[in-house]
Amino acid sequence: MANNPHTNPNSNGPHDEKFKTSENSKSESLETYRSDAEGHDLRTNQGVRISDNHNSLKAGERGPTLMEDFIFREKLNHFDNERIPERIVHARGSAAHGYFQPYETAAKYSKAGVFQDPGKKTPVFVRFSTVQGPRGSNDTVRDVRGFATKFYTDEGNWDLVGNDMPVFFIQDAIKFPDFVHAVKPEPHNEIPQGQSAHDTFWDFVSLMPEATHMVLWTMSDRAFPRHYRNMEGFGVHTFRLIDKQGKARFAKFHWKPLAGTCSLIWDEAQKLWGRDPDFNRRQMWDDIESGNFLEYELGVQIVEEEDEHKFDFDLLDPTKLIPEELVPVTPIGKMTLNRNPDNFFAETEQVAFSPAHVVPGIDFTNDPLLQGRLFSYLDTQMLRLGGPNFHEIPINQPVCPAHNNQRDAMHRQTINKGQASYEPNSIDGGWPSETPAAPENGGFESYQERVDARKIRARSPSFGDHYSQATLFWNSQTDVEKEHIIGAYTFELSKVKRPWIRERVIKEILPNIDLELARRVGENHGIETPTSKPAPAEELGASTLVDSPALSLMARLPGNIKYRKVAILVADGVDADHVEGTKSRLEAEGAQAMVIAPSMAPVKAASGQTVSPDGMLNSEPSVTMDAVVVAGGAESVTTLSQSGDGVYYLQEAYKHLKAIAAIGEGRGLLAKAGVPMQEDGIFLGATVDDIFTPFAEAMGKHRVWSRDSKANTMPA
Ligand code: HDD
Repeated sequence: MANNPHTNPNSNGPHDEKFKTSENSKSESLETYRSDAEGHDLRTNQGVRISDNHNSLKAGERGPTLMEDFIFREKLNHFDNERIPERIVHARGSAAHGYFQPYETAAKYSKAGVFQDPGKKTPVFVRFSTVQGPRGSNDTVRDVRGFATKFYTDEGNWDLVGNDMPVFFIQDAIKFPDFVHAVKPEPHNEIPQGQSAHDTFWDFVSLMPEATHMVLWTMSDRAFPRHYRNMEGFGVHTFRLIDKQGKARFAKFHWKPLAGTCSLIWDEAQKLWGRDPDFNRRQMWDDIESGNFLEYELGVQIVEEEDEHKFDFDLLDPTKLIPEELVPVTPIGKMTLNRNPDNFFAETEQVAFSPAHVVPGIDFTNDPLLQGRLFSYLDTQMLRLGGPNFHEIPINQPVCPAHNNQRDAMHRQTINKGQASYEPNSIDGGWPSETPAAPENGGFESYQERVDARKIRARSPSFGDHYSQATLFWNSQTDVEKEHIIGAYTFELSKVKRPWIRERVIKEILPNIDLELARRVGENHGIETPTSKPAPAEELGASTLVDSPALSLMARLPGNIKYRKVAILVADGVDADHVEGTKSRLEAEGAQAMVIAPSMAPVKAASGQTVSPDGMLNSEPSVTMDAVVVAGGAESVTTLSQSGDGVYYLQEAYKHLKAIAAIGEGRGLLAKAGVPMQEDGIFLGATVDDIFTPFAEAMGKHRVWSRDSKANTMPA
């Protein structure tokens, strides 16, 4: 086109340089908007100094407030409008800044700039979330966790909007409103908050067999991660990666946490709702503040186009995963989250993710759930962020320039110069101009997939298998994990009031996953289950694998005690050497030691030294810790044994399968609490050295799994 300056030989106007950003580019771009009131006078939004911020303007000291009081009106008016609609799903979230860095070039898979250079750090902003609950709900509810990453690349923003589970509840986006209406608090009474344990959820999922696989994941301990740093992440859909030659490959994205995968235990998760509803967000915040950054490896499963149909499931079906045993996950880089936001609303609340935000080298597939998402995210921001200029909100701006002919609308910030807001134009030199198609130019060119089909409203028969991967997941769990899943179905269904819904789940859905799972849950509900799988063969499907060990949380346990939080229980008369010794050994291996006492008053050790508590028995309870050490000192142990909170601390830690160590007289508290002394995961010794190594080893396995069958004997 003659007046495209890119192609017009007579044009010598400026072209976009190829952008070179750094790890700090996003933070630098936000700097323009940061506001620090230090040293400033209090003023109105119009800049007028305020001399009295305590009294409104009145007709007489006891008289009515005057309309004229513009200072009062402005303040109230702004306050009255502070809230925006919360996200329809994923309303409760918490976010952090960081960067992504490739291990080596992944150019052989994708031309995306973000993957090319191992020396290059791309800024990211990651928001973790629960799905069902409102903004003020609890962190540790049984739910899916969102794991949304915005990469601020040189070529524009790429959003990987994933979850901590690799599959989804439905296959077609047209069912999303139904699913969300069913899982959300019920419409008549807005109960329950943050929970799936209610009639409408179980009614819907038991009528939609395609939901079975994902529901099974949510009934596993994955549904309440110990820490965001211990959570896997998945892009869920099959995407396309495009290389420089224009060759496409199918790809699934994975985040693997470098700190290993760990979850809470259901009883612990529930107790945390009251003890610390902000458990996950607080830990991420505190860890980042103290320099204990969160790290994840980005991996891809690559499938060549010619292998599209070689699996026993359809790659376009979002209720299916690709077992890692069939296609290994290739690590391509590492993400580090190392900076907390300055302002929750401006950043975490106003960030707008969308799976449609892709860059050259990353493309979509025809997964019908993904296709629907490509519309929905942009659409929802119109209401939530008040119109089509939400991309101008600082957290959403790319770090490269963004010029086009879109104009005006609510809250427009950009002051577009020039007269021509159309293309082509000859008035403003033809700018901004299209980038001529060719991979080296960097314009986005959609992958030219051939589509030759009838327009049809139908589900592909290749999406008809609803159970085989649920069975695969079940088979891949350890015995302890299976027990927890049985417990989860039993618990959830106990909250379902309508007997026919409970029966449908137990008799018509669960047996198709596994007859024993159905029998055990049925037994707990007094419902007899079938002896053979009731679903037709095409719905049962058939997996080529019997199990996939990578699907168990146990496959990636931490193996060390880094970031583990350990309580050292003390009271007056404690042996200070036990406290100091334990603390220094824990900290040397990257764990966090917390001295926990009956009150916050300094503790007088037997030696006369003073020990400062980090928290109290009832303010930093055992549910917030990974392990417990009872320090010796006869007087200290007597005081703790006479405290209900002290005894309960150990009982609860035992119930939640935590490693427990007692030094010297510390064993007295175990005796009082009824904690068995001769058991795996209980460590007794005269000195710190006696207990430390096996205690740390047990912590590296996250829990004392062998205790699981006895946990319920403890009345905590
Ligand atoms: Fe979604 C938010 C993840 C299916 C429609 N979704 C949202 C967020 C995450 C996901 C992590 C929160 C982003 C943030 O922190 O702001 N959603 C997923 C995944 C899905 C999925 C992994 C399946 C693979 N979502 C899905 C479908 C639809 C939506 C099928 C609609 C057709 N999702 C939305 C939404 C939200 C959203 C309504 C609410 C707030 C927002 O987008 O910005 O548009």
